Amino acid sequence: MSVLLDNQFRELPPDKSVDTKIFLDNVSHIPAFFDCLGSKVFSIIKSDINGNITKIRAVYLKDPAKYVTLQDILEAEREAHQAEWPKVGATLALMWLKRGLHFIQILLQSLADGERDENNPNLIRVNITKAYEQALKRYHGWIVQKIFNAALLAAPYRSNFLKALSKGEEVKEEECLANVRQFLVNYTPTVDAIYQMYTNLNAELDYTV
Ligand code: 0SG
Repeated sequence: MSVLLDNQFRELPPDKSVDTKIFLDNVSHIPAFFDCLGSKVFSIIKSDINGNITKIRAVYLKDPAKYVTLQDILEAEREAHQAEWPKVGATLALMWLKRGLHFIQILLQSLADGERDENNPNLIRVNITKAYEQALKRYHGWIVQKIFNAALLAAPYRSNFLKALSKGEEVKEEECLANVRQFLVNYTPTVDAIYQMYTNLNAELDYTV
């Protein structure tokens, strides 16, 4: 089975609200995936994403009945923190987490669409660079961009990445890409819904780190 299909996101309800518990269960599987990628540079990213998830979960666990959806959390923090909001609490953690999720979405979509460097067909640098430029680069100053450059050099070969997605099993490329496409069916609308929520609540910030 595939890592992705084991952790398939749920179809969103008609109002596009994202259930906090289900979302946290889904994203909690992402950090472990970095252990399959080989290089220590990925531990920086793993720990950043882990930190985001821990922060959102801590808020949720304070009152699960109050924070049923992610929007419940943002609205409660807006009320509680006033001028400090949105650069605070789970609102800030989810703002960054969604950028990482968007990166993963673009990377997987690019692989599923068959985009590749014809001169180096077993590299995924073109796919990673596309995802980085669209999802993250504008939020990064030059030091973090250097971390990205190091991650790019340490990126796994396409065949190894697809194998890692297939939990180490030798799976035909087409089968693995079919799993990626299936995963994206609910994943993409979930990421889109979180972005839309940030736009609707005027919670998006565009400073660089
Ligand atoms: C095949 C694999 C290829 C991987 C290529 C990876 C490319 C991405 C490389 C980027 C390297 C990022 C390293 C970390 C950068 C962090 O500084 C930033 C900003 O972090 C936020 O800063 C924190 O996340 C916030 O934490 S919070 O929970 O407490 O709120 C907060 O600290 C904030 C600062 O807030 S402030 O002080 O200003 O108020 N993080 C990112 O840019 C997110 C990076 C996500 C990368 C996702 C890559 C996924 C790869 C998946 C492969 C399948």
